[in-house]
Amino acid sequence: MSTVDQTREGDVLVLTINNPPVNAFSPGVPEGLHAGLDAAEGDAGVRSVVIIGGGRTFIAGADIKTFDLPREQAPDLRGFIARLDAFTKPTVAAIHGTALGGGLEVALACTYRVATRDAQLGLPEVKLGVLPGAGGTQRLPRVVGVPKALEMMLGGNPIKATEAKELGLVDELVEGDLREGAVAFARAHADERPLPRLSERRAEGGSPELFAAAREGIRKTHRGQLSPSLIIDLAEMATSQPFQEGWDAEARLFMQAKDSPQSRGLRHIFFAEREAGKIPGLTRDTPTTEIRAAGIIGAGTMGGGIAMNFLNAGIPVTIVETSQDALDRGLSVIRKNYENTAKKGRLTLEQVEGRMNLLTPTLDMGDLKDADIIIEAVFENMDVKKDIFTRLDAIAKPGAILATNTSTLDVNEIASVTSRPEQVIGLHFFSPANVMRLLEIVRADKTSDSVLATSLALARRIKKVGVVVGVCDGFVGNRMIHRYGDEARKLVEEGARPQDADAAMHALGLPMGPFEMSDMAGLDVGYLIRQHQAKVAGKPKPDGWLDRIVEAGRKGQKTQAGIYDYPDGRKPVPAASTDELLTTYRQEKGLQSREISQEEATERLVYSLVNEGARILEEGIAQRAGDIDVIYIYGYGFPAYRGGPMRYADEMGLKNVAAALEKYGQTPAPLLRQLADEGKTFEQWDWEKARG
Ligand code: 3H9
Repeated sequence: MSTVDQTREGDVLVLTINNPPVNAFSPGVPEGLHAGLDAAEGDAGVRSVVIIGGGRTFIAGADIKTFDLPREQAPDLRGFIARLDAFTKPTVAAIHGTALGGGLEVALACTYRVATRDAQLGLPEVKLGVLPGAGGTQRLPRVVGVPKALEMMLGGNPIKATEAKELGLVDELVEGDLREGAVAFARAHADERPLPRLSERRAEGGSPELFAAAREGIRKTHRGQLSPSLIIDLAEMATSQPFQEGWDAEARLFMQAKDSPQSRGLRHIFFAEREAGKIPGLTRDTPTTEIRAAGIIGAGTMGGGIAMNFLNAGIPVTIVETSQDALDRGLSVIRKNYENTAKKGRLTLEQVEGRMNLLTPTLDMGDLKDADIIIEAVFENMDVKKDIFTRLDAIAKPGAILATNTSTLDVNEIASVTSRPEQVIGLHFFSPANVMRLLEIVRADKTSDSVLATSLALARRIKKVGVVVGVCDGFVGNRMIHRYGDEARKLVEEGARPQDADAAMHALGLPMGPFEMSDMAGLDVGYLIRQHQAKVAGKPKPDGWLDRIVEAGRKGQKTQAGIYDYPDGRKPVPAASTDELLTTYRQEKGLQSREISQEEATERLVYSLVNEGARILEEGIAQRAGDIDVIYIYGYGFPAYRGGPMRYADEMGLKNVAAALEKYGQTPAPLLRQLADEGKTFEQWDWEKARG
């Protein structure tokens, strides 16, 4: 089987692309397709050509792995598309699975497009920080009109073939065998002349107001990003310039976007997200358990949110509480959440009922006896958790997974109270658990491979991004955020205002800075932990400026007063009382206040994350730097276009990061020091070798 097979079906030449798994436009594909067009050109008996994907999909786009190759070595998608557009015999794209990015661009340069009903078509390049670079920005507006083309190119989400048919993007939906249908279509249209070419059409529906509104819109949806504005510029050119002008500009702007740190960051995350699911020792043959029924202990905010993930995936849930009141409250919150989604038109009332019907409330833990997985989501107290796991050990059926949603506690210690520690795992959901995509999968010392593999598969099924981490205080995300919080507090002690520290992170693209986040989470939580830790360690009662804010009764957003004031309930406004408290605090403690630049604040905050991340890597708590990046993007709002904190450090150069840490009085972690000295990046670090 060659990369592109040529088969004659009478007077139709069928070109089948075989480049598994997704028929990306990799080296070999353009050569094969050109050879196919050569054959069609040279054979008078061939009257039309069909291009189809072998395996599960049409072309999923340019091969993202080749983006950093020198131009001469990269597969020439544009060259092939230019030839296809000018081809003198009709060509038909036969689409199943997905026609994405360069794949849809190939289809757009064909004379016709036919598709199976369940196929999907889209231009997702914006999600990789680039733009459709092989004619998409010029052809799509000429078929579906400018408003729809902008929606597709700026949102990056595919549309269904049925919608594409209505829009004229697909000429025919094929009900039976796609290949047969496409060949019949090609034959039926073999003699139509002149050949309809999208490049010769006009792009309708654009206006100065529309483009202005689109530019305004991306300020909110794609704040700080380059490629969306380039996409709008190109769509505007499609309405005002000849095709050739737009096509040439697109090539230039594509290269500009592709070579930007933003695109490097987004491509890094694309692959990191897929890598995160790969664990040494786990193979396709590792046995997994099918999860048919779940049990959840605790119907509070976390338990309820977790339950919704299962219900959304059609998995029945039994939810346990200790009192009828708590159970009723939990259920009514879940129902309200679904009803709100229904009000927004994203669920029907029937679907709401369908989901609620999958939920069984109970006060009896014994009702969990048939669950394939049981997730404990009660408050963070080791004794309470141990008690629950002791009872679960007696109740759960053999083979059931026993999971804890702890965010800090030692999963090994929890597992030790059961007779089956190999079945115990941490599943750390992030709040709100029905929304946040991250799932830290905490592998304890004795967790079996099968339980780990099942948890990874479950994460995919409930639409989470699962990242495997090891046991330590706070695992990966919270352990790093503690260092970040410490640094933020220090910045303020030294003279920064809380809003300055927050602004430093906004400048990097984070929606919230450290203090806005603390106010939202509730300041009393950290306060109680600090007080408790000091007491246990026999140290004096902590008296930081943040402790004083809590002691003044300001617990954060929930009390409408924290580090910030919340006059309208949600929006933080700098508080005069915090300024006064800080002035007194600094005076009492003899702290010198100094001007702190935004650059210093950003560096100190991000590099404190990076430094702790380096320690986490060295200890093997996270496998790869990319795993940490995925955690920060899906769990903590780090902007994907920065690629995550570790990638950001790579982009800045680890030598510079180490030097900056030293300048600010911090010691670079040994791994960071080592890589900086070797002139390497975290991404280049051979973690498998380092761990033997
Ligand atoms: C583009 O086209 C630019 C042009 O406009 C202009 C050029 C001049 N390249 O996601 P999965 C790999 S930009 C290379 O797990 P699924 C992926 O890494 C491109 N590799 O499967 C994974 O590898 P591994 C625009 C790719 O079924 C394996 O395939 N296109 C590519 O859940 C399976 O992937 C896109 O952005 C690629 N293009 O989802 C589409 N795509 O097994 C990106 C996938 O080693 N792709 N791989 O981990 C997707 O959205 C999903 O992969 C897709 C399948 C929906 C296709």
